[in-house]
Amino acid sequence: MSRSIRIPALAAAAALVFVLVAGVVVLGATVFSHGGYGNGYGPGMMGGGITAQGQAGATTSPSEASRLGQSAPSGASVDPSANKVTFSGASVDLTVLAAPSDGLDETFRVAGLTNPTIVVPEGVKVTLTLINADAGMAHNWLLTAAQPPFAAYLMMTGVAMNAATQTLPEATSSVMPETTITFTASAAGNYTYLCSVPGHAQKGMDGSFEVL
Ligand SMILES: [Cu+2]
Repeated sequence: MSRSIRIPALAAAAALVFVLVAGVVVLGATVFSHGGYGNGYGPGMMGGGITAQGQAGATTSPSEASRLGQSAPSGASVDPSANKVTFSGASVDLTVLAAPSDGLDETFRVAGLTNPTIVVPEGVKVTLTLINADAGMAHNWLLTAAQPPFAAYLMMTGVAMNAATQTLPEATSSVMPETTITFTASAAGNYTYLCSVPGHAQKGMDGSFEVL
């Protein structure tokens, strides 16, 4: 008799453990998703205490993202042969697509170009919108004084001019996450923009950013 009592008791105990574990998993997911994206990996791991800019939760449509990815930004000259986008106006407003599906994996698209050199005047205010066009991967964008090649993990790489987006979650078939940051190109020099998600800059998700 005691055997037939013990088995339901064991099953009940197992069920209780299952419920507790499931509760912890759900709680953990809730805690880690709080505040939007950017958890797990992001610019924060790079410089220590970097506050990624931009608002969580904004999105755009795939068609608008595609249009913006091909458009020449206002006040910029686009030189496909040099793979360069040069701004000369008093302000800079550009859109960057992360890994669009009709491009190469782990690259950025600006003005229809892949990882172009971006040139801006010293002292200019830059407004940059990053759209994650990749249905398979999270991405971010940041500026650093470091130069390629990059290791998979960028622990020692600092962020320049506080220019760093949060890490955007992957796109879906109908919605593409986006975020907008602003920074001042305060110091002339040769910088690199890159995605700090582990392995991405190493695979070529980077480009030159010159402040003249
Ligand atoms: Cu990336």
